[in-house]
Amino acid sequence: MADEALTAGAVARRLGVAVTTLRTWHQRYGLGPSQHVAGQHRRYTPQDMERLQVMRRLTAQGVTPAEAASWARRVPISDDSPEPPPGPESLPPDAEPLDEGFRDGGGHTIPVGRAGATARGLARAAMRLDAQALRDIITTTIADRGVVRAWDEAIMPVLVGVGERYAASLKFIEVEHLISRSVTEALSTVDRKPASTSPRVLLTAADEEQHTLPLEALAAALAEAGVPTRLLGARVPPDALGQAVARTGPAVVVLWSQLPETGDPRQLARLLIGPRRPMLVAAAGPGWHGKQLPDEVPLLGSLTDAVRVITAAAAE
Ligand code: B12
Repeated sequence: MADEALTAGAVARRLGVAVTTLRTWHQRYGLGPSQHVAGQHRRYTPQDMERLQVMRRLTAQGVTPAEAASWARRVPISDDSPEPPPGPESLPPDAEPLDEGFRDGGGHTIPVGRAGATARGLARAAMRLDAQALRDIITTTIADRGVVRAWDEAIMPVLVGVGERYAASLKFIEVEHLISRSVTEALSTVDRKPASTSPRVLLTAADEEQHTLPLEALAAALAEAGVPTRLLGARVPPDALGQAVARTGPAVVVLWSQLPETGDPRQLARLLIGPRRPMLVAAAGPGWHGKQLPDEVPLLGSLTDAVRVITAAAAE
């Protein structure tokens, strides 16, 4: 046991929090190191560490430190106690009464509307530019709720809030970049099972379109549903898309446009001609709104819709 006990610095590094945060958790909430060796600083035992992990996870999800500490203290301190540490089902409810946003200490907020505590925790981490917390929150939320709910309940409300903040102030572009990066990283960790056949679904952003996160969420959600995909990514010129279709013969192609200027329906129309015409060509994203799409091309309205429609089409 003595060998396993850790110094505050080592614990802070493992958890990705500051040593001063550990000190606060110790002084205010009694989550301190319990191993005492004469003449040395106290050390954190594996049980202390378990409690701190609960504290870290819950505070990262937006639960207040006091409440998180009360859950953390329920983690048994001796190995032989039968009580398990709190799992996601026993966590405090996510839908508390809401304020309109989160302050970063400088009076700036990201509005998250009626979204829950996780979205608020994410918004706070984004405003703090805390990349580690952003990744933690997104990956634990995906693990707990799956990609679709993590996107709809936490990631999307915060992205929309960041966009509103940017539109109102022309500021926080750095926040937008960091959260985008963190979402990309977390979504890419969703397990892609090795497929026995080549992917039949091709996902791509429209020409000059830099927004790709919804497609990345779609790829991850489809992976969870056991549907492999190819994701071409941002700014795909129509000729390159044509080449990709000709070379891989996908059953389904989804073209994302976020901005009105990238939603040119001719990109969709040209996929409907040619020898390797996909069974389903679908449009997705607000860039297509108000545009006259080819008759055969549906506009997918949500991540849930997209997963349902594509899963069905790819199975045919
Ligand atoms: C992240 C982000 C970026 C990142 C993108 C990173 C990446 N890898 O994707 C970066 C920093 C690159 C970026 C760049 C720019 N951005 Co930007 N960006 C955003 C932000 C915050 C989120 C984008 C996103 O993922 N949206 C997806 C979801 C969260 O939002 P949504 O599309 O509105 O969701 C609706 C539907 O699409 C649907 N839905 C949601 N998810 C899914 C998933 C699927 C599969 C389906 C089918 C449907 C669906 O449900 C929602 C309700 O109907 C938005 C804010 C916003 N509200 O979207 C701004 C936003 C889209 N960007 C904007 C702008 C102006 C730009 C830039 C021009 C900025 C600049 N001056 O350089 C450039 C664009 C360059 C280009 N040519 O593409 C504006 C667009 C305004 C407009 N309507 O024209 C927005 C709206 C911000 C704002 N309010 O001003 N951006």
